[in-house]
Amino acid sequence: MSQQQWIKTTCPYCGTGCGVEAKVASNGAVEVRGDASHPANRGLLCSKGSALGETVIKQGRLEHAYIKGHQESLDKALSYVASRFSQTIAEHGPESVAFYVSGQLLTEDYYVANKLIKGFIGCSNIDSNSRLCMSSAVAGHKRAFGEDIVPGSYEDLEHAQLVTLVGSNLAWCHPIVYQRLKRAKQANPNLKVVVIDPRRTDSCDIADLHLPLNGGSDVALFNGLLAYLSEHGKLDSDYIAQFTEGFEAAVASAVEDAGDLAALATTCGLEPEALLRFFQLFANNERCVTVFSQGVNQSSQGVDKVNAIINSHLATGKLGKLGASAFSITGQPNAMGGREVGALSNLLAGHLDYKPEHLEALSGFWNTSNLSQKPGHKAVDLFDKVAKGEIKAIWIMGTNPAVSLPESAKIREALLSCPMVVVSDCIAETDTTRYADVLLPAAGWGERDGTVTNSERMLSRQRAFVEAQGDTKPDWYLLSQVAQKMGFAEAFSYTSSADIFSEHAALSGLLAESGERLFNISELSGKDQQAFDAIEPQRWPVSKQGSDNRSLFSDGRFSTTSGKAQLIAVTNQATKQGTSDAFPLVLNTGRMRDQWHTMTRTGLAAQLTSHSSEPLLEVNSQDAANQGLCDNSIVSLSSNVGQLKVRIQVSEGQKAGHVFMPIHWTEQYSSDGLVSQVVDSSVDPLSGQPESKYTPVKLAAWEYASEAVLLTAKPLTKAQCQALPADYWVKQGLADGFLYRLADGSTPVELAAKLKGFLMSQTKLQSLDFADPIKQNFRSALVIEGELFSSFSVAAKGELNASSWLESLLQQPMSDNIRRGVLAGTSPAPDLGKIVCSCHQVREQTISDVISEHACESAEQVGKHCKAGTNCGSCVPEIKRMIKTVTME
Ligand SMILES: Nc1nc2c(c(=O)[nH]1)N[C@H]1C(S)=C(S)[C@@H](COP(=O)(O)OP(=O)(O)OC[C@H]3O[C@@H](n4cnc5c(=O)[nH]c(N)nc54)[C@H](O)[C@@H]3O)O[C@H]1N2
Ligand SMILES: Nc1nc2c(c(=O)[nH]1)N[C@H]1C(S)=C(S)[C@@H](COP(=O)(O)OP(=O)(O)OC[C@H]3O[C@@H](n4cnc5c(=O)[nH]c(N)nc54)[C@H](O)[C@@H]3O)O[C@H]1N2
Ligand code: SF4
Ligand SMILES: [Mo]
Repeated sequence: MSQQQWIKTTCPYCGTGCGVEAKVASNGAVEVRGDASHPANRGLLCSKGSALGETVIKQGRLEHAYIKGHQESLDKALSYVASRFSQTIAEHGPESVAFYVSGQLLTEDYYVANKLIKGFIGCSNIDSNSRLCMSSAVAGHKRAFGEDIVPGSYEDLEHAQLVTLVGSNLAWCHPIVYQRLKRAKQANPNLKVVVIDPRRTDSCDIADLHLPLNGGSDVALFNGLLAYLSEHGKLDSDYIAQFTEGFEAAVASAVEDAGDLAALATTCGLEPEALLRFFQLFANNERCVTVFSQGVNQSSQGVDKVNAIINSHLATGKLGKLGASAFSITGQPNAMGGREVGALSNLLAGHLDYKPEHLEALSGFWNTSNLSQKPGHKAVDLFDKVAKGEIKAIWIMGTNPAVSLPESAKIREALLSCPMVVVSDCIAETDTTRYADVLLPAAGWGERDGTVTNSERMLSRQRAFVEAQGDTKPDWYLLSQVAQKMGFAEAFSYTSSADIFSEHAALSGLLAESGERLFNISELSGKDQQAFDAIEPQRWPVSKQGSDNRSLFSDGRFSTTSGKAQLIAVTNQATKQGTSDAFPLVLNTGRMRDQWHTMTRTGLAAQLTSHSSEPLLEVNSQDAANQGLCDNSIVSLSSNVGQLKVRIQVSEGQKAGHVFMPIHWTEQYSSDGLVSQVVDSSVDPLSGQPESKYTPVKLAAWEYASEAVLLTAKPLTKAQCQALPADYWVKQGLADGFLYRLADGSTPVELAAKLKGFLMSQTKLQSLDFADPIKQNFRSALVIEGELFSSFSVAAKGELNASSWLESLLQQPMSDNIRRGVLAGTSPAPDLGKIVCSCHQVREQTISDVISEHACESAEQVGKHCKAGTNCGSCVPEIKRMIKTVTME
């Protein structure tokens, strides 16, 4: 493989699906840049995409196979997996095994996993983390359109007059799509943007209207919209008559459900005028795009929320036209590909369904007599079956369920009790790999090759540009080997991802003559490796004329039996768990700008760890005051299922009665930051998607007495972290070391002694100490062979000085100057605060200085002076907030 050429591939993070060019430079570093020829991003990358090079490293990789903790050859481990799965099936039947897969697998991996379990093992116990992510959208699309279709595209944003973001923090979660929307608004000042989200997120930066609704009240809001449209003669009667069914029932239900404007405003927790303004904007603009994401899907009414949104588009004919669409934006890079290959327990491959003619056709195509005839268990139920001992062998690939599934303690117990847990991952130590009987080393980004499909149905190639490390192999290879060893050699004789893609593409054309399904990429089948390598990004369906760039459904024909779209009558239901005196606040959970899920990769890039270095619970000032909690203190948070400790950040963007906690921190990175310990596992009855955005909780002050920062050159091991003598800790990766933030119930002098004892017991160190018993301030630098091994600084609660200057110490030899600084607790260099602009590594203080020095009034002016905000633009809303604050001071 040539190491010096730029290779075109795609970003492994969000569903935007940005094209990336990557290469290994002569010094061995991986360089990345945006692919200017890729239609999804036209050369731009966000902070996470820009830092990809930093994550392609050896540190922490799972390079070899392990059976019960012992390193083994890959072949031996694969044989062991095959024999244990075969044995379990022979003794307990096919329903006793399961696969739990991920929207981060490539389409080819996904295809093989689905084919093996459904087609040959003969059960449908395969579910994906997409259950936690897109399954409500899938079910909503199937109810409305007869097929899981996202009709829209990014281009719609440029043609729209109104873009509404519902439960989507596009600015942080799909930054390049957000930048495209922002540019569209700059080019067309008449384009209005509305954000419907209980929080005021950075996406509100470009919003003309923000509706901070009560969590869970979207069905009521969109029923209110439909009722308003009907009452004010704003419907498209021709479209309704020609292309839809179910209108009467849907409107009747909406009118009854919504009640009058005042009642609706109360239900939604909004001002009536604000609601009305949104209704008028939707009614009076022809080209409306409604982008929705997890605020909609992750709900016990997720499917109804999706249909309530789609209803208002169908009733006004605002669908299937350029600039008019209901647009479910996908989260993971290949969530869409997983839906295409049918790797959820209730789907079949190639958008086929569990109906006799489809099952027969698929059995014929796969040449199997063992095709599973009925849907399997959805993720939450599937892990319940593991807990009950009904599922006795599970293979988890490309996902970290010990962190991402709700009620983590239950999931961990299930994994612990399961006789056979196989985990394939590219990272050695995750919260889930801990429970593996067999660990299989998966190829990671940069080493793998195949296809992904983004939010707008655009299929792109991911291409390898580095050699595989150790024994790592792509998941399709691991699966095919196990399948062969289980006796299915003929059906799994794949030698490349090109072979698999070709079969998948051919399958999509099955029964095409019936015209039932729009997903069809069969024109792409039969490509040899060279032709596969040359596949350009393109949107499906793909016909003989090439990629189909129309908005789907532009002809008004849908994939339902009647060919008509279905409006669905929905009514607002209470959330599964309601707030009460015992649990008065709503816990909402979601994402931060620079981290990806369980941090197994983004946690490695120092460039990304500074923007949010500790999990913070955002609390409205009123709620904090009511409970006597101050900003920056640590609280105990509990729900009906668990309890944790978290530092609070008082935030005006937070709606009163609602608190928000990020999902990223795990046991690898914190003592207490794992939010799924407290998230309830109620699900939507139709999609099975967990209600991750609404758990009733209570807060109480945690009375700790001391705080510390501990700096180490090497990361503490899992065992060392467990032995850390502090009740609360959070780890942050730095460029040349690690920073631990600690808090403890003991006094500063006690904590300082405990910490020193702990560190000295690890290795032979020379210790330099400073103590100020009056101020309760204690510092030590622990030195090994003249280099700083670790240092800590302990103070009483709330008295610890900012620590970001400490980060720089690890990059330098232990000079006298630095030693003095550590001991005096003063910085040898100015403390510049946290990194605001990740792309250009610009810190808070630099930006504040630039604002005051140059009297900057706009983010552009700040950018001119210090480059902050000039690459991906994700930090622009934060810079604008800083301009406001600095100017006020
Ligand atoms: N930086 C970053 N980007 C990511 C990811 C990541 O981990 N990090 N993950 C990717 C993945 S897999 C996904 S699924 C997407 C998710 O992308 P988003 O869905 O945009 O992200 P979330 O932060 O989960 O939630 C979105 C918003 O829903 C709001 N919300 C909560 N409850 C309600 C409600 O009842 N109604 C409404 N209308 N809104 C509500 C929350 O306040 C939150 O701001 O992001 C993708 N992109
Ligand atoms: N409370 C709460 N919970 C949530 C959410 C929420 O908003 N709130 N969001 C949900 C959503 S939308 C999602 S998508 C999930 C995400 O949750 P997860 O899927 O559990 O999170 P990731 O960290 O993305 O896990 C991916 C794993 O795959 C590994 N990996 C990366 N590349 C490969 C590969 O090529 N092959 C293999 N075999 N492994 C690989 C990574 O190291 C990592 O361990 O979380 C869900 N959970
Ligand atoms: S927006 Fe960022 S994370 Fe998403 S695909 Fe593009 S570069 Fe990757
Ligand atoms: Mo997701």
